[in-house]
Amino acid sequence: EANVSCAIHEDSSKDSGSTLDSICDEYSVGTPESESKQAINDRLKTLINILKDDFNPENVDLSYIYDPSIENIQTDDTSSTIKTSKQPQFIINDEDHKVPRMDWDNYHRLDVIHTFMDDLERDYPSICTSGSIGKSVEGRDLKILKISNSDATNSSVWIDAGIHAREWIAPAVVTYIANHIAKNFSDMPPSVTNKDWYFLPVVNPDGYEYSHTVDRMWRKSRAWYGGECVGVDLNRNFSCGWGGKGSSGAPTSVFYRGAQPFSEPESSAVRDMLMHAGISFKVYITLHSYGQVIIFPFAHKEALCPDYIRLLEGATVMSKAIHDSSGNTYKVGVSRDVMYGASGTSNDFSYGVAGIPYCYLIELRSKQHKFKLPKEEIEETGEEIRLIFLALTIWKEEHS
Ligand code: VAL
Repeated sequence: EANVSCAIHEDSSKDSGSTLDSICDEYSVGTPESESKQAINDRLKTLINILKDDFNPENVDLSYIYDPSIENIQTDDTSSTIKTSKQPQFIINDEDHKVPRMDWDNYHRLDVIHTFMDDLERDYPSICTSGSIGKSVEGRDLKILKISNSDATNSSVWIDAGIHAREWIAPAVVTYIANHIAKNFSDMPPSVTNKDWYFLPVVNPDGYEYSHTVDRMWRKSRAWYGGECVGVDLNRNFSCGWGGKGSSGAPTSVFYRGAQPFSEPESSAVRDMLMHAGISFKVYITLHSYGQVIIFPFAHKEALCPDYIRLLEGATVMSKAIHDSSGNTYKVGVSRDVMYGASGTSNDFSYGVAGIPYCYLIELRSKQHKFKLPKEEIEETGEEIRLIFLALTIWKEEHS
């Protein structure tokens, strides 16, 4: 039986054959305008079948979301001293540093991750291509890996991570999945091989390195905004709902949204790939930690998105796959229901502006260890998340 924790807080042990209106009332779903009532009714029935009357809403502990010790880099709000030009901070240049081999027994530095991507290209040249889609503020590559059999009929999937520096498990899971697909490509089902897979394991390489070398709890980028004001929350710098609630205009804030939408090279590079590279993405997934939730748009406004039910179904399929494989519970819902509201996120942009139909933000493990998930859990987290991609692609194939 499914044990999927759901953001819908009503009792589900109701008659699944209720009329659409009463179901919508019960589940606070509303009636999205883009689908007919019959279509929505069918979708709700599918969803209820997936959930098998076993909603298990639990209260999310929000106390970890705001950590004042991180916020107070300096106490005064120095908005008036902001300079418009940015100065690159530094490039770590430890020439003696030997690049260890990639594995999933440890969290690795950026050079290990990038070398691993090049190694996959070298070892599997017929399906793997690595390349840079731009540079960070401090000049590091925004390196992507594409895995594809180059069939012109493929649809495209985007998976990124590491937009927040300290969330180390997220890049580790992206590389785990990429490695698995590359090494086992010939044994993969068609739902996997008929996709062009794009992986960007570290959206925020400057912050990622900084969290390894200076401050383990660093979240933002390393863009300089004057004085001691360093860093933009890149997941507040996208254009969809930019400037709204759940972001800050103060460069001292951990939620600083930047001077304007896409003021940062890291978010602009992602935008250009999603919108201007001539690639028709059908799925966008961005991995974060922590909280064990699967979130879909919108995070920046209360109104339900027109595809709420379809997105909820996909999230539920993924959550169920996790539960079936590891017994772990991932809550599903919109951000303000399962975590908090946020504006200018990459997930809202992907759906609301780039028009990608399936967009999810997944907060990985774990509530217990917060950002410092023990390295012993990297591999099992990678495995449970790999399986949700499999479940999502199979489900999408059956339902499109
Ligand atoms: N943790 C995410 C963030 O702060 C939210 C949007 C769920 O970017």
